[in-house]
Amino acid sequence: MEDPSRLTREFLEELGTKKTVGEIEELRVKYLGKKGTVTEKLKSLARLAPDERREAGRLLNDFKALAERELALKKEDARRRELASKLASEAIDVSLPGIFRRPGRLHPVTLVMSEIIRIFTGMGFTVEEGPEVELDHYNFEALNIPKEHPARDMQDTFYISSDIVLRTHTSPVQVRVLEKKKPPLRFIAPGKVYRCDADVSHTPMFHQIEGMMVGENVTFANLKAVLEAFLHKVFSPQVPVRFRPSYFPFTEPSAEVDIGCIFCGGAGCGICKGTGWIEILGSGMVNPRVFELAGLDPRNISGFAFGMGMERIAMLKYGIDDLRLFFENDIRFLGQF
Ligand code: 2NM
Repeated sequence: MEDPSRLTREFLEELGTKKTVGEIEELRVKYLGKKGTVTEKLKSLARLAPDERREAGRLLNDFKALAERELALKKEDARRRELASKLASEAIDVSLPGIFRRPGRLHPVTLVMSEIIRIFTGMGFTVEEGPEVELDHYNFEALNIPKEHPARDMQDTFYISSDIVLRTHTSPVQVRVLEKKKPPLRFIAPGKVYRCDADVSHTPMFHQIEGMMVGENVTFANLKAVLEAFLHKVFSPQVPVRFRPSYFPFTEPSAEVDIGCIFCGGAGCGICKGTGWIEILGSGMVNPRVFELAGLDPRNISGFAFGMGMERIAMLKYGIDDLRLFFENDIRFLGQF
């Protein structure tokens, strides 16, 4: 049996050169592993005389205890150093200023649309939707708009084919609902509509909300009450509201609804063209012919309907003087709402 203090010296010398947890572990395996130095030496003890064997065994066990202790201490030390350097290299400077990302805003038309939907749902109306690519039947025929009507003109309507159009209003949604659901009904139909028209005050796509209330005893008084309440909520509870006789093929009688000019207070200005009134909506009692075409008997029910353009209302509410601003997506404009 060689000098055990030499074994200790050699081991400690070698341990001194090891730096990483991995290297230290390799050294542990080399000395204390299943096929390591200590195991080999323990096996060779068999060749010794009994009292030599006892002494050598004791010395080897002392070495083993020392090696385990030294390895564990050094390994723990290396582990701490490695963790500290990993933490240092992955450190984040939380005092650095962040990257500013400008938050998005809702489009003014979206804002007005949401507000109007909120007002009507608050009065018990539901929201209905329908296709933007629509049958001629629902867009015109079922609304009592005859073949020779100017609204059907090639100049106003985008035709997909002879019987399919881009809807020119959201009224076809109303007809679809009348066919599908049983009165009493109260609903609005918001959405995009299309007209073949483009100049300073017309865009080929714009947004409308139309609404309808149908039941056994719905009268013009109900129309007045609902629309007046609505206008007092969108504009101001003080604004004057005026109903003016008009004509639409799908309503009879029909009325256009004005509010007192919110810019001049009714005195007359450029915006109300000196009249003191601003037109906001079209409305009327649903034409019995429309009920018939939807398969309902106009002797049992009546109803009112109305429609308005969102861009126009957004312009009045926010004092926007150019329709085209809604469609240019200029951040300097959109950021103001
Ligand atoms: C308006 C004006 C007046 C309207 C009529 C109907 C229906 F389906 F009952 F025939 N829907 N929408 C209507 C009535 C729309 O927009 C200016």
